[in-house]
Amino acid sequence: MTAINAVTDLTIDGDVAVVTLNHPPVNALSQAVRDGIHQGIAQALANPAVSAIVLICAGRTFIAGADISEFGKPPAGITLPEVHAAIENATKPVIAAIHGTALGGGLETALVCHYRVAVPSAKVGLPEVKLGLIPGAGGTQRLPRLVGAEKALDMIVTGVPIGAKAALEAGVIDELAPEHSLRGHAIAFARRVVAEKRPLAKVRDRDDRILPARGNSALFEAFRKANAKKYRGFEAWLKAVQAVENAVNLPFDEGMAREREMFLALRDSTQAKAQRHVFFAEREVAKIPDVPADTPSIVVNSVGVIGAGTMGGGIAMNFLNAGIPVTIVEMKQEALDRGLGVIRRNYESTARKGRMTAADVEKRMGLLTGALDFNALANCDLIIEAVFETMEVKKDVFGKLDAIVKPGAILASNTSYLNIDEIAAITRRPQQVVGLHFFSPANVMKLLEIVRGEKTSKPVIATAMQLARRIGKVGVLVGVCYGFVGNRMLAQRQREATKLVLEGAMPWDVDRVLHDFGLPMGPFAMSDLAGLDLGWSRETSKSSTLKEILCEMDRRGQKTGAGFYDYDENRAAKPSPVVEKAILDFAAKQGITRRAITDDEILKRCLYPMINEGAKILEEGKALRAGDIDTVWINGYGWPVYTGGPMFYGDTVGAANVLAAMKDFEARFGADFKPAALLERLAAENKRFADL
Ligand code: T1G
Repeated sequence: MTAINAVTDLTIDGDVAVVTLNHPPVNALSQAVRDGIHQGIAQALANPAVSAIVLICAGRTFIAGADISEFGKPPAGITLPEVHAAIENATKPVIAAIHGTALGGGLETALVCHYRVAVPSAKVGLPEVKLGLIPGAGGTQRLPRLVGAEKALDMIVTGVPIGAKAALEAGVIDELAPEHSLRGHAIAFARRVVAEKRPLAKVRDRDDRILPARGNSALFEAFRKANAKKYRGFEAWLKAVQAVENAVNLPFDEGMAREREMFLALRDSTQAKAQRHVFFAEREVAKIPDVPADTPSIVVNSVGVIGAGTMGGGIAMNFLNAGIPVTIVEMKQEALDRGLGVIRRNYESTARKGRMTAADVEKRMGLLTGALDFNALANCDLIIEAVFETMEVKKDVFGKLDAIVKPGAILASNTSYLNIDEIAAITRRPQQVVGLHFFSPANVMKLLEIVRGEKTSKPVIATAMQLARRIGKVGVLVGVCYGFVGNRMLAQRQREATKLVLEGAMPWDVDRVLHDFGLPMGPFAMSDLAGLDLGWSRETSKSSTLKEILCEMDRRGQKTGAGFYDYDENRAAKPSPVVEKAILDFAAKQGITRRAITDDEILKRCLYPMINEGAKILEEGKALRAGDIDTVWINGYGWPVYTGGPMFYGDTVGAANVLAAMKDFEARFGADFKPAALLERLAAENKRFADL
């Protein structure tokens, strides 16, 4: 074995050369990797004893793509297209041996090889759209030549990888190798290729799979139409469709040139920069400066959930899905039965959609135990309360739990706003108390705000962060303050949205502006969905707010067929003349002279105070990084990933521009718009939140 460079070695096994990459964690195509492949192939070709070449990776996976951390830096070393040309034009067969995830540039490298073998657990895909890109090293031109236009469109536009078996059926790989003998099998395959004198087949020369779609522009138009809503606001996917259409209709080299052009334009686009930021931010959140990765954690093999309502049931499902037994406690039998029934029905409806088998449903339900007594939680490793959102109820529950559960148990509150320190203080184990704030629907939304109390211990923090990953959530560590990070910033937007409607806009104007920005729905549509009567009671209602007035009119949201909007039998929302009148009357009663309000003012008054609040959250240390705040909003509220999150968006607008608008609003609308000191500082120093 000879070392080509620090990340590549070359072994000659009989008449087969094996080029092995070893660049943890995912063998990304860094400059050294590109250089190593290039030199390894050259040396193998120059060796007369070698009749075939295997390209394989050490570690957890075949090449998982270009090295994203190199983007935005000046190109250095040999380019990927040059490496690919050397492989594709090799005079000896090159076989890619795939395990783990061959993604992006990794799959593109396998596609320039003459043959591909993979173990059954391997996956292959082109996820570049998830980074705001399209494949930039031939993926859009070669994949259609193996799998056809429709399959290529699906793989490239969704960015979702396929398993090795499906890849074999689709024609991406030539043969499956036994799970634990990939290297040996690939070498034997290479020898067979030589012995059988198989041709040096280049994917680029095949057109049998693309001919059926040639000239069929209707196929691509239909695909664009069918996906326009799903990818609303994203740019890269349309370029990907165009690139596949080029593969079908243009000579290979011309298609490649167009692909490169589009890739380079996208790589420097704001959307791609935003999605790259999110890719790294969502991984950075797991890194807590004073809680190192080797902090001892607590074993969690059983979970108790208090409250079997919407939140409690959803929370329980997360753990059942991860195979962790759950004991769920309610106060009354009928509430418990109802809660257990909802969980079962949720699973059964998933099974009906074919995303789960009936056996899976029974397996999960078999892990669930209902109880009416806290004593049933005595041996749970973690107990999460999802009871009524008042401090006295929470304190009562924690006081009782503290006396019942075992010493090492973690006590967690699902509170959305309340002070974890105050709750912890009534227990004898404040170091075991933490906030686990799930977002509704708890079994769907990926965000989990992990609220660190003053006394929460490091093992408990480490355990919570690991648990988030184990149940498929993105765990973000936040500090104790009203509404933590997400809801604290949301309150800024809700306040402004309500004021805008009194001052001159209508709910549907505000919702349209924020929906066009890329949010899944605007604040008023969201209120109708959640119900306008959260915390409302007819006894105490005194027409003092728009929400009270609507609830008094029994317009309590979608559930009553009317809220801010009127809903038809399919729950399609329509602006309501009744609401319009109620708003005009209410504004008149408040002595407000309404005025025309521009979309630009609506957008800035809703979003900039959120960015400003994010700056305060960073100043107060209630979030570790701006990227953590972006991660909260993307995973908890559907903030459009192609703008990077509220803080990345603030950087895109520019701190000086956000500050100028905030100052203008402060002069016109008062202290709600007082700029955060950090925002002033960034503007003065021409810096970004990302630079912190
Ligand atoms: N470049 C650089 N670092 C990467 C990386 C990449 N492509 N992929 C992962 N990492 C780092 C990641 O930051 C983390 O670092 C560690 O590896 C483990 O990742 C020309 C231009 C491969 C499925 O989009 O989907 O090729 O936090 O925590 O959950 O057309 O990583 O440990 O310091 O996610 O086991 C296309 C992106 C690139 C694949 C593994 N490729 N990566 O998941 O581990 S663009 C991708 C993933 C491209 C070509 C174009 C996942 C994974 P740290 P992880 P995981």
